[in-house]
Amino acid sequence: KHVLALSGGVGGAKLAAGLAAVLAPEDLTIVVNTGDDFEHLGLTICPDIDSVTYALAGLNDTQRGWGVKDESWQAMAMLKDLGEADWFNLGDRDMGMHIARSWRLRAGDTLSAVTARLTRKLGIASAIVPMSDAPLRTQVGTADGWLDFQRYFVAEQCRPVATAIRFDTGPAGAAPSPAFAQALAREDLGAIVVCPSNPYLSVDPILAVNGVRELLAARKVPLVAVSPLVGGTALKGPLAKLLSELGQPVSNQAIAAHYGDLLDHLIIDESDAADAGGLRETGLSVTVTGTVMCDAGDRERLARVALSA
Ligand code: FO1
Ligand code: CA
Repeated sequence: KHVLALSGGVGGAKLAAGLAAVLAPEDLTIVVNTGDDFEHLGLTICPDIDSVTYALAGLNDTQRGWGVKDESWQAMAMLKDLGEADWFNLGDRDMGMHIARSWRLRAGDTLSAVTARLTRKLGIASAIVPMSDAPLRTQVGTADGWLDFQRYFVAEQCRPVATAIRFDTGPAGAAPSPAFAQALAREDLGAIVVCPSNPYLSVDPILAVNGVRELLAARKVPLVAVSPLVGGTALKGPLAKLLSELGQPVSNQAIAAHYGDLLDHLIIDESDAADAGGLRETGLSVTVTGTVMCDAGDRERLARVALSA
């Protein structure tokens, strides 16, 4: 049975790594959000692809949550001396990744092809695939207009009040990447696992790819989501603030309601066990598990919980 994991952000990358640790490479396709991607200093930056890639390669900086561990910042220092933009921190090894990806994209390779090459070169056997090879850019609506994702998330540190979120694509929208479309069509697809990512900022872009929401709804394959909330709030990132600003309670009820009929099973943290009753009344099956924080040791346990759901 094949597993399709949808991942975005730092939290998603941890469970993606857990799934990769417990599943044979041929039994897993990790589809990654590319709505955070942007062009910066002539480089194409794909943060969520890199978070999953570095996590599976054991290169990720677990303290920062993004980028490469034991990083140096010499190129960044030179860029600063040269008066270049310094709001987005690029470590030296990370810079290597962006250079290796950017020139190949400019040479006409697809993001799928480049990602397959880069992950293979880092010794990763599991399939890490972009949700689409076409641009789909997340933008956050604020009082000062639409902010591109990295401007909102990094430059503004998620301070602006968010009133809406939209996904900017070309006129034809964004088609699923070949490997994403193939995984969705597999006869032996056994489960779809939504990693503990921000539903609005990291999962919705994947669902906004042409035909994906319809395909997921049409499949009779269980869709299991791991809640990104622990103890009624988010561990990292703007989810709690975003939920409030979008008029939603910061609760597993809001997470379940957001996924609606797509969701067959929700995995929640033991600290939110009180939510289970209400959720089950809505017809949702719920697993209450030990922490969904899925730090290094936990992520394989959580992966097994998600697969047993
Ligand atoms: N996040 C920050 O808060 N500050 C940064 O300077 C920063 C740099 C950065 C560089 C490469 C990369 O892959 C990610 C980076 N991030 C940074 C995190 C990034 O904005 C987020 O990981 C995702 O976009 C949100 O999931
Ligand atoms: Ca279903």
